[in-house]
Formats: sequence, C-alpha cells, structure tokens
Amino acid sequence: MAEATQSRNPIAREPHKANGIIPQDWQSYTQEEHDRWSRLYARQEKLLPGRACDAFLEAKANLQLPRHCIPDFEELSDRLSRLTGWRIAPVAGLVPDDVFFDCLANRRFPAAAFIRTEQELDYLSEPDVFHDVFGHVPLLADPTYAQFLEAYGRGGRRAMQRGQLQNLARLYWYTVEFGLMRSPVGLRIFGAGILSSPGEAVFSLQDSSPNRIGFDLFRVMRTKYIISDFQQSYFVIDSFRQLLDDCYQDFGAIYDRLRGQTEIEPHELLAEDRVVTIGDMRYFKFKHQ
Ligand code: HBI
Ligand code: FE
Repeated sequence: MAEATQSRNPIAREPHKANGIIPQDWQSYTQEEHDRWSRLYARQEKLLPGRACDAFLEAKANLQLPRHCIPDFEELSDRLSRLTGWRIAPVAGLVPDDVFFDCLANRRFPAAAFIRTEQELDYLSEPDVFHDVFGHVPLLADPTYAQFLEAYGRGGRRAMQRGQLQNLARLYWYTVEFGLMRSPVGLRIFGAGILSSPGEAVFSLQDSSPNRIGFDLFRVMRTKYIISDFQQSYFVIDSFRQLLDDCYQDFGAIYDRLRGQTEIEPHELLAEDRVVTIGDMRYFKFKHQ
C-alpha cells in the first residue's frame, strides 16, 4: 500500500496539498495492474449472480464498468453523472473524515487510484481501486442509494460537530460496507466490502456462523464492529427506500438517546431483534479458541 501510494504521484505523498484528491494519471498503470483488475473482476463476476442485489448487477451493466482494464475515472464519471450526478474523485487512500463527508455531500465518491499488490489479491486492509470502484461505484447509479449516500455525507458534518462520528461510522459499516438486503428469492448483498471480497460474498450469505438481523437504525448505531475479519453479525434492509426513509432525518435526537445506552458486542443478539438467522459462531469460536 505505502509503495503504491508513493509511486503513483508526488501529490500522493503530501495529500493535504490537494485535500487528498489527486490526478488519477491513468496512463501510468502498468499492463500487470490492468491484468490484476481483470482477474479480480472475473473472480467476483462468477460469484455475484444470485448473490448481489439486482440493483448492483443492473447498475454495473448500465455503467459499462470495464472488465479488462482499470477504469478511467473521468470516463466512468461522465456515464455515472448522467444517471445520478455522482462523480468519482481519485484519492491516494483514506482521506480525513471531513474531506470524506464533504465529498459525499457533494456527490463525489473518493476512490483510491492504486491497485493492490499481487500478494494482497485476497485481502488488504485499506481500500484500493478494485474495492472502491467495483464495490462502491455501481450502486451510485441507483437513484435512491445515490440520495442515501449524499444524505449520509451531510449527516457526517453534523456528527463531527457533535462528536458522534463513532455512531455514524457504524451505520456506514453495517450498510454501505457490509449490508444485506431482502429480495423475494432470498438475501442479497449490497455492501461494497462484501461485493469486492470472494470469501465474504459466500460467507455473509451461506455460512452458519454469523447472525443476520433485520436493520434497525438505533440498534446498528450501538453495535461495535470488527475491521479485519468477516462480520459476526450482518444487518438486513428491506430496500434502499427503507434505508433512505429511516436515515433521512437529523440524527440529533438519536444521538441524545444513544448517550444512555450500552454498546452491543458484534456477536450479541437482543430479545427485540428481528432475527433472520441466528449464527452458531462456528467460524469465530474456531478462530479464537
Ligand atoms: N476515506 N477514501 C476514503 N474512503 C473511506 O471509506 C473513508 C475515508 N475516510 C474516512 C472514512 N471512510 C470513515 O471515517 C467513514 O466511514 C466514517
Ligand atoms: Fe469501502
């Protein structure tokens, strides 16, 4: 990661000079890097029919997301912006929270320009261009999802002012990154962290280990999460409309109520949960024994 960040471009080493946004410099990708994208794409494409939500599969086709080379962000942004006004802003890696929220509030999605190394093909801890563009960008073409993410960005500024970032980050984590959705034919994936991961695309839907729990905003904001492994609980929304309606409000009153509440452990189930499946935690017990 550090290596890739440094090689791409001088501004990447001093991101504060450009608010973290850098030129993508598409010409500088090597053939090996394009080929790596191609292999990551092919691997996910095989797994996602019947697992990813329809909105994702349709948007990916509508956007003509390139399969054989790393997308040119400008070209892709031109197609995306005709659909929902969203554009992709190339960044060197994680940007500061305030920049991140400002981008989202203005329908700009910060996407890493670098691609993971060959050694990190299966997992890397920081988002790269495959995670950001393959995982996140297609759903930005869905009008309801597009509106949700913009509202999330605006909520981010308010949460920062109120010192409530942790609660808001949990909402992002359990929806935008690791969310599941009901469909008439079973659960489907919409979280980008799952859509871009071969292991978790299967685990999140088919493994007996994790809990799958009906989405509840207040509950999710109380729930801790693990960053570098599969999730112990996944939350299931009914639709993007439900997600948007639940979240299209000032969270001030919710933050006030949260102050008196205990946090919930990632594996914990509550009596009031709308449980879809109770996990046997097999995977986590094995890992931590
Ligand atoms: N920067 N590029 C990038 N991508 C993210 O997902 C991201 C970020 N900065 C901050 C951040 N996420 C989190 O603080 C939010 O999820 C709350
Ligand atoms: Fe992400």
